[in-house]
Amino acid sequence: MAPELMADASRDRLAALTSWHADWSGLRVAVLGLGVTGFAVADTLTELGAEVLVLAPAADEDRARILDVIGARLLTHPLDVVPEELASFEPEVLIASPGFHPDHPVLEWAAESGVPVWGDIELAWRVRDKVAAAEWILVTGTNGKTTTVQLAATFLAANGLRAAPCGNIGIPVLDAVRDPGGFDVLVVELSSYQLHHLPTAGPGAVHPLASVCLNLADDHLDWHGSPEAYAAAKAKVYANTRIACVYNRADEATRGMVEDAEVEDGARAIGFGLDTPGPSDFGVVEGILCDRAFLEERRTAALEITTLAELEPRGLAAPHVVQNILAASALVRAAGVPVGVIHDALGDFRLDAHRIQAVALAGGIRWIDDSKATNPHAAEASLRAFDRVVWIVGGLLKGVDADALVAAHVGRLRAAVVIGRDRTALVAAFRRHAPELPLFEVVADDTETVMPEAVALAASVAAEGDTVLLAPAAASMDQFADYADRGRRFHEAVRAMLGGEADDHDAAEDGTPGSPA
Ligand code: UMA
Repeated sequence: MAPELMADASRDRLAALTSWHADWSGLRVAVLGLGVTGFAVADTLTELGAEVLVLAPAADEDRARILDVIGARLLTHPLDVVPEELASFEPEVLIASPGFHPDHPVLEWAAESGVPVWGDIELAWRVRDKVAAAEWILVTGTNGKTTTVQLAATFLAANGLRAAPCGNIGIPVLDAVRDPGGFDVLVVELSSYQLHHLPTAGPGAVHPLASVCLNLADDHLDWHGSPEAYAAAKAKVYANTRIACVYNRADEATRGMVEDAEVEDGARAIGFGLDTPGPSDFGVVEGILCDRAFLEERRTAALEITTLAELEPRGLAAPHVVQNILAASALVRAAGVPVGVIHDALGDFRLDAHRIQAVALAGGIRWIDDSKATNPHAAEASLRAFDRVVWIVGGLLKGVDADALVAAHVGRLRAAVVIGRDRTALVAAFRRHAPELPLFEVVADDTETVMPEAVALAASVAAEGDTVLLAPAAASMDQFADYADRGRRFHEAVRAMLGGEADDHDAAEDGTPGSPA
């Protein structure tokens, strides 16, 4: 067959692959990466009868062994040069794991060779009818995604629906789609990397019940290349939404994304924010979180969801957590969950570890772990919750400038302890904006010593009434396995230093400490 005819036939075949029950047999698929995503993709496709070639320079031994058993081929060559085996395999589609940079040599090769590139989310959407075609709710944003996904899934489950939190939170969507029990709703956390590969039209485009971009601030610029490219990826979350496009009233960028999105007829824009809600919004009036969107009389009335007074003792009253609760409520109201169910479900909800988590209270000094603050926007929300802070900050800045963050918060700082390998820019920012501020650098570079040193330095300067806050504004992978490892080591170092002194019962009971501003 002539190459153009072959390309047409291949395109037609891919267009028809919109069901688990379609004919996937013999389809040649190259899978880039063998982390949790690549493994779920290869496992799915071999089950469907496709011919699978996995490209993974650093393959984990267990996964590599299983690939052999399920009948997928594995190439472990370094991928700085495109392996000849890839070209001779003549893939009809290439499925990229999210971590691979868009100008990775293999992705550039695919573009030049006319091989379509999908992400795992597109594949999951196409085969979503394996057990039961669940509704999808999509959640993205720079910060708060995981908490919002967990809240929404909790609310849906409290209403008797089988709900699966999945996606970037760590459970591949393909695993949820293939779960033999089946789900009614998938609450899908999407990273900007996953959104980058997601089409907004055609057979692979997701049509969610509801969607949200919680907020937008600079992050992952080294991956996307520019703030515009990062924002464009995030904006895709709203495409084809059927019932509710939820946006942040305090973040114009998210409103603009909804205005520009191609959605289905009848889909509504629903704003959330900490101020008084207009009709079609969620918001807060005199300490009451309310829904003014999903009720007939929304011009004159509102439904009460809960109150700040109820949330406070559960550690859920910090402003950014309240925003997450409002966003999650809007998403699940679009799926028909009554406000009373949301209210009751919040009674049992707890934030995950490493999110403004109280570690200890000793000598009037609070020790707080917000290791999850992996970019300046998240650290900003964290700093705002406290008045007098000894700030442990730094790590991999991912091309993001932390200067404005330092400038905005010098007033609440008592001292700063800079960790991580990208210390130069941070130290310069402190010298520029707060030349008098006690400033410490942890020069140690090995995983074992960074936190004990940072904690000892913080303890040397913290006084009664201060909060020692680990809110790094940066990713952790330069010195730790991940943000959880960084947080865990902070806990260990604090406990080791305080010994029997820590009144951690008090701290744990308190949940989110300090008075949320
Ligand atoms: N790899 C390379 N070269 C590259 C990139 C990756 O060899 O250029 C390798 C990696 O070492 C790994 C494999 O390829 O062995 C696949 O890596 P991956 O980075 O795509 O990771 P997965 O294990 O498939 O996990 C991904 C998400 N990871 C990233 O987006 C970096 C996970 O999000 C997500 O939970 C999982 O899919 C399921 O959807 C993690 C994350 O850090 C938590 N996300 C970023 C964030 O939240 O900020 C976006």
